[in-house]
Amino acid sequence: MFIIGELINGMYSNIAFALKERDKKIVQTCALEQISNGADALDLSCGPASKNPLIDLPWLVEAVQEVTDKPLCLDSGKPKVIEEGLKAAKNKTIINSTTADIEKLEILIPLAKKYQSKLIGITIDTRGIPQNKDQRLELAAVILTHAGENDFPIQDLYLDPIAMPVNVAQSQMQDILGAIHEFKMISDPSPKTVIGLSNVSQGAKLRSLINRTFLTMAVASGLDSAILDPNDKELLDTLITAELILNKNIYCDSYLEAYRKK
Ligand code: THG
Repeated sequence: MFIIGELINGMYSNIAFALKERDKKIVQTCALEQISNGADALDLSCGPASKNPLIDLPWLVEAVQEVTDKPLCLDSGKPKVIEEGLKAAKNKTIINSTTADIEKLEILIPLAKKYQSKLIGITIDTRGIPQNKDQRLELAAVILTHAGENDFPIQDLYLDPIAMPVNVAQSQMQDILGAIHEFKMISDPSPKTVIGLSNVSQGAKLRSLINRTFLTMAVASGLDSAILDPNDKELLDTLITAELILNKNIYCDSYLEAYRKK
C-alpha cells in the first residue's frame, strides 16, 4: 500500500495557523512525524480557508521539501494552484486531482506530462458525485480514455471512486469497494486506485474503527493507495495485518515491527 499522509491540510487548525503565520516548523514537524509513522508521500492542501492558494501551496511545497524528498501530492481543485505547486516542487509529485470533466482533463493531463507527475483522477463530473458503481465505472472510462489518447502512462494514473461518509451514503459503501475492484479490470495495463480514507468516517463516532474496517475491506478489493492519517497506530497495524493475510508480507512473530520499519 502506498500511504499518502493527509495531515498537511489547511482544514486542520495547526496547518491553518502555520499558513497564516508562515511558520514552516509546524508544517515540517507534521511532515516528519507522518513519514516516521509510515507515509510514503504527503498530501498538501491549503484547505478551504486559504485566501491565496496560489501562494500558499508553493509555500507548503517549499517548507516540506526542506526536510524530505518524499513525493508530494498537490491537493487542489484549481489547475492554476496545482501548476504553482508543480513549479515549486523538486520532489516527485502527484496531481490531486482531475475530475472526469473534459475541460479539466485537457489542462491537467498535459500538465502532468510536462512535469512528469503522477495524476489522481476522481470519478466525479459537473453532474456531481456518482450514486452507484456503474456511474463510477463510466467516469473512470472517460478519464482512462482521455489519458490513453493523450499518451499519459496508465500506470501513473490513480483512479479515485470517491469514498463517501458512511453516515450519509451507507448504501454506497459496497459500490465504492466494487469500483476499486473493477477499476483494475477496465484497462490493460491497469490504472492504480486511491481513496481519501477519512472521508468514510466524517461526522461519525468511532472514526478510527470505521476507518480501519473500511481500509481492510478496500485492501481486500485491491486498493493500491490511500490518503490517510499515518499517525493512527491501530490503523497502520490493521493495514500491515491485512496485507499479511493477503500474503503480501511474509509472516514472522514480529511482523508489525518488521513492516513498520520498511
Ligand atoms: N480523494 C482525493 N483527495 C482528497 C480526498 C479524497 N483530499 C482531501 C480528502 N479527501 C482526504 N483528506 C482528508 C483530510 C482530513 C479529513 C478527511 C479527509 C478529516 N478531517 C477532520 C474532519 O473533517 O472531521 C478535521 C478535523 C479537524 O478539523 O481537526 O476527516 O477523497 N483524491
